[in-house]
Amino acid sequence: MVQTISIVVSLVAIGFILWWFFGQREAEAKLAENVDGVQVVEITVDGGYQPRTVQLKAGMLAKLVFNRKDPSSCLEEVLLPDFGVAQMLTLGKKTEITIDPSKAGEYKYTCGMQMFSGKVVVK
Ligand SMILES: [Cu+2]
Repeated sequence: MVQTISIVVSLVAIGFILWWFFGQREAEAKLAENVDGVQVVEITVDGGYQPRTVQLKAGMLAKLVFNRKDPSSCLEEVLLPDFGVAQMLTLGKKTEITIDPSKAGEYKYTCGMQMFSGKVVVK
């Protein structure tokens, strides 16, 4: 009886952990919108990146619009090393970065000092 209870408790705990990690991650990814054949997604820069994860379609030009609201110098630059991008962001403005996500995969983007990071998921 004690064994049955501990097995049930373990299964519930495992289920909760899976739901927590995968459920959260799924909810966090923001899909890009198709605007005249270009996929566009806006990321707010304010104490980090919001949303942290954006999802793009492979093989279609993409515009990442960084809206910098955070005055700290830490977030003044954004790096997308996989796309050869190092871009300064103007405070209080939207900076557009165009990338060509031709290959599916997960690509990290970070602030200039790599303290904050986010992810571009290409499917
Ligand atoms: Cu930084």
